[in-house]
Amino acid sequence: MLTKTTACSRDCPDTCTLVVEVDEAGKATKLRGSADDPVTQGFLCERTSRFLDRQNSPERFTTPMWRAHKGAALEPVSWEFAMDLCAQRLLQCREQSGAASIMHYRSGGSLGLLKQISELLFETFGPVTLKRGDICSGAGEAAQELDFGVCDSHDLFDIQHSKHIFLWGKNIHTMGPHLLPLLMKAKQAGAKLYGIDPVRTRQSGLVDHFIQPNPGCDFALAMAISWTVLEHPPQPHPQTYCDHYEAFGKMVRARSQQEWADIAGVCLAQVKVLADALCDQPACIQVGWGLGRRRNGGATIRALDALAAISGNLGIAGGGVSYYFRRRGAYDCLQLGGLDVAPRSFSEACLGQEMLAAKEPLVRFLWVTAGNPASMLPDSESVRRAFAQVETVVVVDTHPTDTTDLADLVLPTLTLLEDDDLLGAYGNHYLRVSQPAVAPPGEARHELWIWQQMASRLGLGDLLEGTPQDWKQRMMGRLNGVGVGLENLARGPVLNPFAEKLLFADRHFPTPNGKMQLVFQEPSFPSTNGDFPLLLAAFSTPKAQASQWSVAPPAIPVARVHPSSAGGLQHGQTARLETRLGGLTVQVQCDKSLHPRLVLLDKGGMLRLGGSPNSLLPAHETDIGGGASYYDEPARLSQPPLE
Ligand SMILES: Nc1nc2c(c(=O)[nH]1)N[C@H]1C(S)=C(S)[C@@H](COP(=O)(O)OP(=O)(O)OC[C@H]3O[C@@H](n4cnc5c(=O)[nH]c(N)nc54)[C@H](O)[C@@H]3O)O[C@H]1N2
Ligand SMILES: Nc1nc2c(c(=O)[nH]1)N[C@H]1C(S)=C(S)[C@@H](COP(=O)(O)OP(=O)(O)OC[C@H]3O[C@@H](n4cnc5c(=O)[nH]c(N)nc54)[C@H](O)[C@@H]3O)O[C@H]1N2
Ligand code: SF4
Ligand SMILES: [Mo]
Repeated sequence: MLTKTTACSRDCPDTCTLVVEVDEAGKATKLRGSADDPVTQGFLCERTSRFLDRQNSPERFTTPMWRAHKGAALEPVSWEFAMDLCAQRLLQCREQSGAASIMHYRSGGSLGLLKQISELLFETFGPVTLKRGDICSGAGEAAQELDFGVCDSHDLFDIQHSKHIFLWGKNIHTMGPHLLPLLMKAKQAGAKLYGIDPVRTRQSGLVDHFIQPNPGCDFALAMAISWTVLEHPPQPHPQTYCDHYEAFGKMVRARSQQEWADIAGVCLAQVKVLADALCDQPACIQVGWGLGRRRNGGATIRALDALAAISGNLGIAGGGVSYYFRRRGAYDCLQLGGLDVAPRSFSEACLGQEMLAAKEPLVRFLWVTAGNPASMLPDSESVRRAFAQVETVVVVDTHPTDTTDLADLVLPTLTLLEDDDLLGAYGNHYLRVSQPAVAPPGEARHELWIWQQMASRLGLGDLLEGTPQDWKQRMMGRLNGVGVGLENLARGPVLNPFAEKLLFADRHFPTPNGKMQLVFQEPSFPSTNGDFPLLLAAFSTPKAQASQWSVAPPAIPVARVHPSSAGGLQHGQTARLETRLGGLTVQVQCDKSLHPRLVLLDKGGMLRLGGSPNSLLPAHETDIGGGASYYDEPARLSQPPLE
């Protein structure tokens, strides 16, 4: 029995250090969280604790698989055949229709930095068509960049200095549980915790005050709180470091405090609790990612930034608005490619419709890496239709998905236990490496190898030359300069030496004029109507990482709804869940923990597993940042039609 150490590259804020037990046959037999990693603290989340079933699953792709024609089954082929086919078709498309007829779509199946090398390949060969915006955190990042000039966070351990900790739309137990030990410690030391979420998640048992606002109405809640905070300006006065202070105040007072509280669905006593806490510095706001995935998502995050600014919680230990950690900041990423603006791009949030509408030229070749857009993007039926029309769809993945079901060619790659890569985290400032704990099965290959095979066939010479280790080394320049080498990272997590413990310490912001930018325009709020009285949302489940399930989901997707909103449907009953875009057969689960306006599915449903919530969601971008508004669609539950 051998013990290997690596890091988890899943799209999760924590980036845990994993300890893998490997038997004599080279098979991973046990997985646990490293006790030596100050964030991982010896435990893993539910979904990755069960990862070995996925790792050792017979469904795994172990050779390239080719579909001779649309509608045929996937059949194994050699790498030689697969790579030659890709190269021949890529060259043909570029010659006949221009590089814009080729699209490369990459998502977050692995957060390894070397995964970005595919972009270098495609921009050198093309540049080809790319996605624009970011469905996940686009709105929130754009909001913080506008307000602060940068989207980054206080050191994770800075919360030990907070008197008050706001968990604003952050489902920690499910999505990235390694903040929990820190919160418990802070609580023991006397900090007060506040949870703000339309779903009474497990977190409600941890916090001192739990507030359940109307979904998508946090901006209004922030304005109600601002009413009180503006009456007690901190020293130094926020006007000295914020732009638009008066316009902000005017917007706040354009409605009475009661009116804002009514929009938010919160009583004034609760507003007072939150306002008092913010005025008793230091208070920090830990912002979840779900909040931003609404049409008013950017404005919502900006309102939280504003709350911290006007209450004097910026630039102090134990304060701040922590949303996203700059995970690539320490590495030299420029050489990995990545265009700011592609000659042609499609909005990621509206990918299906934009691809279908694009004519000059048509997309003839689509290359998907590390994502399952056919299930996970809004209006997934349009995405599927658009993909089905593309002459050649190539997908690099480890396991079957709705997207590989549409692929002409599937290329097998490595799982997080086999990978060799460099990682930064978006939920803490530690740097880590993944290093192979087990060998890949069959002919699965490191992505870098795949890109190199393509580069040599596409006439790009030695553009991508080097082993994964060489590439990691190339990105370590700045770190080497301060005495941090790859060998340090290989031994365990290293705190990013360039990350500041707290942001904006002198209340100077990297904005064009050095001041924090306060939001001053009220957005719209999600609305329902008589036909569709509920709001449909699909939030993370502990049982899956997006569409990668650790436990098979129920054959009929479960729709949770507050009993008062079930319209007479009984717990356990089969029903129809409908939006203006379509319908899905679901099993109703009555659940008092939900806000009565919500109907909730699990994020990660796939057509091949009974249906995706995204087949019911029209595609809309968020107000800024090109995010996807996943949680704003009015829906209804009704009796299923008689057979
Ligand atoms: N188990 C599991 N973990 C995951 C993932 C997964 O699929 N499964 N996905 C990963 C990914 S892709 C990401 S981006 C991250 C973040 O993953 P997310 O799923 O985005 O996690 P949260 O930001 O915690 O967002 C969900 C929380 O926000 C709340 N919320 C939704 N709308 C509102 C609102 O209008 N107001 C307020 N106050 N709260 C709201 C939800 O009720 C929920 O508790 O986590 C990762 N972690
Ligand atoms: N309705 C609804 N839809 C949502 C969300 C929601 O809250 N509600 N959340 C959205 C969010 S926040 C996100 S980030 C997206 C997530 O959507 P995606 O990024 O598409 O996530 P996954 O479904 O996990 O697909 C990742 C794929 O990458 C594969 N993979 C794993 N490791 C590797 C690797 O090293 N290389 C390659 N090439 N592939 C690998 C996995 O097997 C998996 O099939 O979904 C979005 N969709
Ligand atoms: S998914 Fe997140 S919480 Fe789970 S093991 Fe990976 S990094 Fe840790
Ligand atoms: Mo995400």
